[in-house]
Amino acid sequence: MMDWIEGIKNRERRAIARVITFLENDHSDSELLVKELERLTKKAYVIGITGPPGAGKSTLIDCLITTLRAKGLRVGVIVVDPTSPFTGGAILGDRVRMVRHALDENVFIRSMGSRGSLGGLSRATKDAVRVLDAAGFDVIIVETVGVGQSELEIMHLVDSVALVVHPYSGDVVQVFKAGVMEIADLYVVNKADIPGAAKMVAEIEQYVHLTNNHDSWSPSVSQTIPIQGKGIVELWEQFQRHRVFLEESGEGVRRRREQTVREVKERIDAEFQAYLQQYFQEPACKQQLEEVWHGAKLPHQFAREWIKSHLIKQDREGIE
Ligand SMILES: Nc1nc2c(ncn2[C@@H]2O[C@H](COP(=O)(O)OP(=O)(O)OP(=O)(O)O)[C@@H](O)[C@H]2O)c(=O)[nH]1
Ligand SMILES: [Mg+2]
Repeated sequence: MMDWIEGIKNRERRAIARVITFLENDHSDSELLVKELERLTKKAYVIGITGPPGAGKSTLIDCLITTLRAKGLRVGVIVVDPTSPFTGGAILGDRVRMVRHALDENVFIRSMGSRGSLGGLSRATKDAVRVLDAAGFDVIIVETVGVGQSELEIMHLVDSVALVVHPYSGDVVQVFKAGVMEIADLYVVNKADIPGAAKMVAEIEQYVHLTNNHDSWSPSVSQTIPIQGKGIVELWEQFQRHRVFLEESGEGVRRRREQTVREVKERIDAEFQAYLQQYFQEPACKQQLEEVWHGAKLPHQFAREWIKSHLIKQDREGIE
């Protein structure tokens, strides 16, 4: 395991890939590894790119990588697709989009699928960010597809969030009501070569104007055409502006603290579920459940008593 840490320090791609996979599988001794990683981390700027399928996120990221590499920055990319059961090498489409960077030692692209568990995906993505941060990547880009709850979760793992839409996205304010519009720090109207882009920009600007109630940060609405390489440098400037804002306002620290709390809650939740699963296999539990089945006890009462005897009692014993 210490070999892996050495590999990460030396920025070896194989070690990076291995450690991400190891943590993804959530081994019991992953804690040790994370502890070592934590000693090396916390310098990267982590950005999230989210938006509807086919908005051109991967094409945009491909261009962004070129811009960042020209500045000498090392770039890690994590492509999260909650609908895909596949994980490991990049999902085919993304591999094609970003293929020109595949041989660049200073670029690392990884995809993460759900493997059937959404909660696990956010945890695994957090760990992948940790690994890339420890391996000295300056900028880590997290791409998530879709507009639902799971990518909102993932977007809580990053410093700055960009919502990418394209001119066919419909009435954005309607479509993205479910918390996505609110979470964005930057808005990007992608594929601005398509008619309708200007209308989309105006719509989002109006939304920003109506909803922006804090004076300190005003979200930008950028236009980009990745297939022509246009607007990418300007978009990166907006990210930089947001990064400065995060630092100067204290918002960056506030977000990272909140992320820590979230991770603790997720961990408790996971441990609790595992404990519960095991408990329900026990004969004693099955017998008690019979009482509920026969109506001698309500599920409510069972649950309350269960909590009392398993959590509260143990806690008291611990304190006294
Ligand atoms: N007209 C136009 N098309 C573009 C532009 N950028 C990307 N596209 C096309 O949009 C399609 C989708 O691009 P992707 O980058 O795969 O989009 P995505 O948002 O990553 O897609 P998912 O990961 O599947 O959600 C591709 O066919 C691209 O060629 C652009 O600037 N203009
Ligand atoms: Mg993509």
